Amino acid sequence: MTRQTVIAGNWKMNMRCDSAVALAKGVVAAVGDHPSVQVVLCPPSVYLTEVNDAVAGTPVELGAQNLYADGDGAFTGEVNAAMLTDVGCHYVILGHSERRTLMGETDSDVSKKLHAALAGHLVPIVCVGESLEQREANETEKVIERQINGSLAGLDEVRAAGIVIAYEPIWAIGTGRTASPEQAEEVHAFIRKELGKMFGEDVAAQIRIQYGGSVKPGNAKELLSQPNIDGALVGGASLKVEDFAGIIAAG
Ligand code: G2H
Repeated sequence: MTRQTVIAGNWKMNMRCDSAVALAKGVVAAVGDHPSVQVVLCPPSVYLTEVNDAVAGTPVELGAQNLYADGDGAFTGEVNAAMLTDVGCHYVILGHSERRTLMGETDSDVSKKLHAALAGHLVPIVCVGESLEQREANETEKVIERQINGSLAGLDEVRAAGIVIAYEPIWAIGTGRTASPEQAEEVHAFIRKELGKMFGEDVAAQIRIQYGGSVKPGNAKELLSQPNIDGALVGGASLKVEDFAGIIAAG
């Protein structure tokens, strides 16, 4: 089974309009017309339109960092799937550990968002990952199993095949500490096994699983060469064209 590598830049709460557009244009130039990997940029929602203008007509896709699961209505400050597709998004990051820890998002919230994303024709990038405390207590698999089962609740096989999972060990996020390729591969293989139990092995073999957590040009190649690592969700190193281009080149 060949899975197309997907490298996504999660800009988090960084950039201003001018720098966002300049970064997007720089990535477009670095990627060229026929990249061998899928490249996705996920700017803050207020800059989606401008970044969409910068990537329109190129192979670079646009993604959002979150959505609100309901349709239009009285939800002050929120943005839903229809609005994201309206401004050009094809992808949306869901359940990032920063949202789980800082905003209290639960697996059940992520599941609702997942269904809203799919109903809105967005490709969800569903994030899972254990804390350092959980890893040291040998609870990694238990935590991942719970997050996968809860976040993907109610998903059918047909739609499951098109989603993306991002494994992001919390202890490796923005810390400069990366999981070794072997550590990451072990969890990715476990995730694929869990997906196989839920959706069957054929579907599990189609689901792309990204690694995230201090991915840099210097460690990307080894991570991306692991059999169950199908891409990267990149934070800090996606904010500079040369760093992000280096990771894309490793894909
Ligand atoms: C993990 C990652 C992007 P960074 O959060 O989602 O960020 O590459 O800075 O660790």
